[in-house]
Amino acid sequence: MKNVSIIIPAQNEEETLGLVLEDLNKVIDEMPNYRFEVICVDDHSTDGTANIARSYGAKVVENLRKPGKGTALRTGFEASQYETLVMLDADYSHRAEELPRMLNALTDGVGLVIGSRVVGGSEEYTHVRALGNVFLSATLGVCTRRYLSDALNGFKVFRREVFTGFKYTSNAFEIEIEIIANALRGGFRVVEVSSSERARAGGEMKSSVVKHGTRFLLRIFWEGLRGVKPVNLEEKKPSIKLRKIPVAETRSRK
Ligand SMILES: Nc1nc2c(ncn2[C@@H]2O[C@H](COP(=O)(O)OP(=O)(O)OP(=O)(O)O)[C@@H](O)[C@H]2O)c(=O)[nH]1
Ligand SMILES: [Mg+2]
Repeated sequence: MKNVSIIIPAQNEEETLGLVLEDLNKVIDEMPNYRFEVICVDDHSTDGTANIARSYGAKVVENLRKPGKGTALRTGFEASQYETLVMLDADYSHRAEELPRMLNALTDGVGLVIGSRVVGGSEEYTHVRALGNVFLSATLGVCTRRYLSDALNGFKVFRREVFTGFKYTSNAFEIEIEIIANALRGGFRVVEVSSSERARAGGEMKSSVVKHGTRFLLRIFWEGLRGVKPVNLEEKKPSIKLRKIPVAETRSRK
């Protein structure tokens, strides 16, 4: 039995989170060889996000850090218990039915699987976002020698030690870059599989091209400066102490 923790960062996503969890529960029911926990990290939402998550059987964890996709995901990773971590968005842009293929790609030696919208297409791509993604992914390639087509997609599957083996500092969307850099430092391969992105199905988009584009670029330069030469995780003491995070309600599936 493979154990998988699915972490969904959500801020005021009551319009779409139910769609995400409905699809996810259907896909989970068709994967008998896996045990799943679904964790929704509610971040100071002022709408019904947390109640909707609970109504679909997800664990709800409060982000006690300052608001941000990065802090929310870190809080979710810390609250999770299984050896494989999955992150996907709460705006119904990611397709739950792609999860089996993403998990199958996490083979020996692979530490991180990224869903590529460049390969799979996106209904949400404006020219600016597409260009920005290609430019940032290429810059990451120059800085880390690992060329990816879509480094920024929030649909990722990775091994727990890619998180527990390192101290994370990202607060916002740039955590996408930090995860890739640490997977490489963990001596793992990073692979991409085709992933087709739907347009956000409701609610407000939280990312801004200029603000988060700049944060992505700075994080890429910082990780490039630090270098991504593999470190031996065995020797490395886990840099984070998993702290008991208050879980509002728990019911793991299966
Ligand atoms: N908890 C939490 N979640 C956030 C925050 N900002 C964004 N998110 C979540 O992160 C996901 C992606 O945010 P979006 O607003 O869809 O960003 P986007 O521009 O579509 O970016 P991508 O989907 O990553 O291309 C959604 O599920 C958001 O709810 C935050 O500050 N806190
Ligand atoms: Mg989105």
